[in-house]
Amino acid sequence: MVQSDVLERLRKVILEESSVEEVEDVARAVIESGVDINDAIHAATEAIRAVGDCFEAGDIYLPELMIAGRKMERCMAVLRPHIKASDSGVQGGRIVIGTVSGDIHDIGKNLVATMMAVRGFDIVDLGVNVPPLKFVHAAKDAGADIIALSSLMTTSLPYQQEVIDVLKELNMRDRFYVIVGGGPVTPEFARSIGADGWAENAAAAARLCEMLMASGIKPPVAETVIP
Ligand code: B12
Repeated sequence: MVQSDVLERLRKVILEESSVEEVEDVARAVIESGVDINDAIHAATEAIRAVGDCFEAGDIYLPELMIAGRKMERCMAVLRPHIKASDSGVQGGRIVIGTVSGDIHDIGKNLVATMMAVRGFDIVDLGVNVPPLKFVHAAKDAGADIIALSSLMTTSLPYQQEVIDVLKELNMRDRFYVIVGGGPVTPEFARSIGADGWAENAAAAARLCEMLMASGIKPPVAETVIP
């Protein structure tokens, strides 16, 4: 099968009615076809976002959103191990990552963590629904360089701000870079809360961490870095 066909099939099985097993089969076929892994992830991401748009428009309901979410999780479980380290210089550093309080979305966060790991960073993944203080304690205990906050909902966005506030209250803001991302997180929002960096996707997030680590600037940086 030609590569564009296999990507189209991947989009279809995530968007349309299909079983989790079918999605896994197509994801494996994508890998076997030799398609660039980033193109495959991009196609799957476009499809699941389209599902989100249908949900928002009221064209589908929660059970369908949940099935699509499960299919996307399994698709990513097949694709993620094939993400390769790029040939850029490995900077290294330790990153504490998680999805903030009130939010259980982790597909994007897991992709970001994987991309950071293949680029040579040590990752401490705190999972989902992580309270602000837990990020701070974990970063301190792990001797982290960077705290990475994921948020997929407008209602969980304020918790990104809260992590920065807690760091300031504990006089620890100069110990960690704080980077933010996720669907509703814009560069403007990142700037407004004084985050050190924002990135649009997993590859850019890993590049952002490399830029911060190489900058030699102590956190907080004067201007939010956007790769
Ligand atoms: C799949 C999905 C689910 C799945 C999640 C499965 C899982 N394991 O994550 C399930 C079904 C469980 C789910 C549940 C809910 N969901 Co939902 N979900 C989605 C959906 C369709 C896709 C999200 C996704 O996986 N995208 C694909 C990944 C690859 O992209 P991504 O997450 O954006 O991540 C990329 C970038 O953003 C970036 N990034 C991500 N994190 C970070 C972090 C850093 C530091 C950086 C630098 C970059 C970065 O890099 C990633 C990789 O490229 C979105 C729609 C959308 N447009 O996002 C709705 C969406 C997020 N959900 C929504 C809602 C409302 C809900 C529910 C409340 C539904 C309900 N009534 O119960 C619950 C939430 C419960 C809770 N408390 O969290 C709304 C949120 C609206 C809002 N308020 O903002 C959305 C936007 C749908 C919509 N349009 O209405 N959901």
